[in-house]
Amino acid sequence: MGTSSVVKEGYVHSLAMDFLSVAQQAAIAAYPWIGKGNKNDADHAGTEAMRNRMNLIKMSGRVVIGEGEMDEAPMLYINEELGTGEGPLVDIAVDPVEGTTFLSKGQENSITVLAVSERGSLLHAPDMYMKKLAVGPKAKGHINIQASLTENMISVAKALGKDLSELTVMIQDRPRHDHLIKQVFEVGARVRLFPDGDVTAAIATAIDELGIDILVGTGGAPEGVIAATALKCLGGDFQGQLAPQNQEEFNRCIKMGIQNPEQIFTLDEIVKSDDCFFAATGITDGMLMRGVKKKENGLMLTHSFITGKGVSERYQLVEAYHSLWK
Ligand code: VTB
Ligand code: MG
Ligand code: MG
Repeated sequence: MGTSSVVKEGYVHSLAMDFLSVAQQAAIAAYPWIGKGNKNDADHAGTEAMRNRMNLIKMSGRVVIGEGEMDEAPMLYINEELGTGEGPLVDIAVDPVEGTTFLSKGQENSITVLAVSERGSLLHAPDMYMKKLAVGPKAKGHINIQASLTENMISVAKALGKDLSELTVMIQDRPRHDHLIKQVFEVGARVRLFPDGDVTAAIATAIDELGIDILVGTGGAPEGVIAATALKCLGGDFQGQLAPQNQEEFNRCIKMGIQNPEQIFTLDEIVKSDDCFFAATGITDGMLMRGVKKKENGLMLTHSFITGKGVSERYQLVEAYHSLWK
């Protein structure tokens, strides 16, 4: 109150260092499982570390995107309360290991991610597919998920002042995206196909040096909410539409309070508050940051990416050395 600082006095990003530490601890816990062919233990280790660290934070947190419903997930289940119970009321979306399969195979871009926002402000997305379209700050307001990818590419290229031949579109390499890849080739733009991890791919659109202009395609809805929070903090744009694959999934949307499962969600409908925060720590090396490294004297080196709305910096890359207590 009463400050003239350029940094807004939001609640959520005042806990930034705590949430950064949560992501770091989860990544360190998952590290021993890199390339060991065992994705369940990797996920369990990341989840447990994340929950333990979350519970030390002075907040009344509630999981809105987690590891599943209470009866299928022992930890970080939807509606689980986290934190000491004092402090701000927040919604928390987590993916302790985004990319358990590629982590277990020793492949790139496995990260630990979390998004936090004021209580009641994050979309409770069911665990199913979501159609996604994401861009960085310069193309904000120039996307429309209901239009074709071709129309979106033309609009984004114009907003960026780029020729279509210089536009790069990131798409997960799946047969379900063949029609999208075809449209990119037809207008003479570039694809950058990726095997897995569309949270990273969505964020990449907001980082100039990476040269990615658009992320498009169908991936996990929980990952969509997490990526949307990051893009809100980064000043980018995101639209999503749930893609239930059968009647049972369609009914699940309605049960979760989404009256029209075909609804188009704009960024401000997915993340309704401006007081939000996102943190990611690399587990394996990736596009946004490097993975966890074991150093001499038992030190562990981590690389993280944090961004928060109301923080004067757009984002920070944090390199940290940790001593292990056990
Ligand atoms: C999506 C995407 C994730 O897995 O959930 C994807 O959002 C699953 O796609 O980032 P498939 O069903 O085609 O494998 C990730 O890529 C990794 O968790
Ligand atoms: Mg996961
Ligand atoms: Mg995931």
